[in-house]
Amino acid sequence: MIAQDITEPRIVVLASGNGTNLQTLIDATISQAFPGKIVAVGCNRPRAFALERAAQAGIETFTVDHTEHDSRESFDAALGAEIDRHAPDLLVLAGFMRILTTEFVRRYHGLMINIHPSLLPKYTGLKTHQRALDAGDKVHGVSVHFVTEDLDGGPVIAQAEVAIAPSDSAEILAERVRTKEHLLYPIVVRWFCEGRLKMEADVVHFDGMPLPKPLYLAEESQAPAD
Ligand code: NHR
Ligand code: GAR
Repeated sequence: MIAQDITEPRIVVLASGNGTNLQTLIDATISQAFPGKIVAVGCNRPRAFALERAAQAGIETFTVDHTEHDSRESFDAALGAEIDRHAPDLLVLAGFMRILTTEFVRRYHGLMINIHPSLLPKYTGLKTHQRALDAGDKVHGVSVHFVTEDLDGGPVIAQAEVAIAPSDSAEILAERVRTKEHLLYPIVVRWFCEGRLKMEADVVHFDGMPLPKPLYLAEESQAPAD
């Protein structure tokens, strides 16, 4: 019998809040056909609903409460120790709300991705939906990028757009963006697990070739009525 490679990429997800992105990743990876496995979910907030979602799915969880650390270095060291117990091949930030130190980012160089609710390089940081509205933008969206020391500035892997309606509130817009997040993130995580996606010299490579620009999830076209 030919020996089969049964090693599946091990995924650790970090979240801070509700965890709807985590849920879509759980739903995707639970399938036998998915080429990776979420081995643990880590949180910086002990009451985050993301922890319940993980527990419900039988996934190990850990909490490193940032309020119990007096420096970012100390918090990141504790977080890194928990993560390393699970020997991840991929670290996925899914609504994780703590800025990570340079040391932490270097430790997982090329192994950490984030989903950010804007069309990067526009609107790094927080309150992206309100800022897009305030600027009078017509389009907004979501980006998945490799995490580097540069906050929300790492190379972008993939993006999806949404239209902004004049009547939109930040909440409505966030909801519309989140629908795209839920489509996009499992796809990108799958590519990574399949070994198709790499960061080399801070450039995204897809299937061995440097990506000239982010992959782009097109808006479903409205089929014209007959
Ligand atoms: N860390 C590094 N080094 N690089 C990135 O690209 C990172 C990162 C950590 C998190 C996610 C990011 C986002 O998608 C992310 C990317 C939190 C803040 C923030 O200001 C900013 C960006 C992101 C996440 N956090 C506050 C802080 O003081 C706390 C805010 C809160 O708790 O609500 O850490 O947007
Ligand atoms: C998502 O919209 C994600 O893009 C955003 O927070 C939300 C988390 O939702 N991330 C950030 O703003 C990171 N600073 P979720 O917990 O339901 O996945």
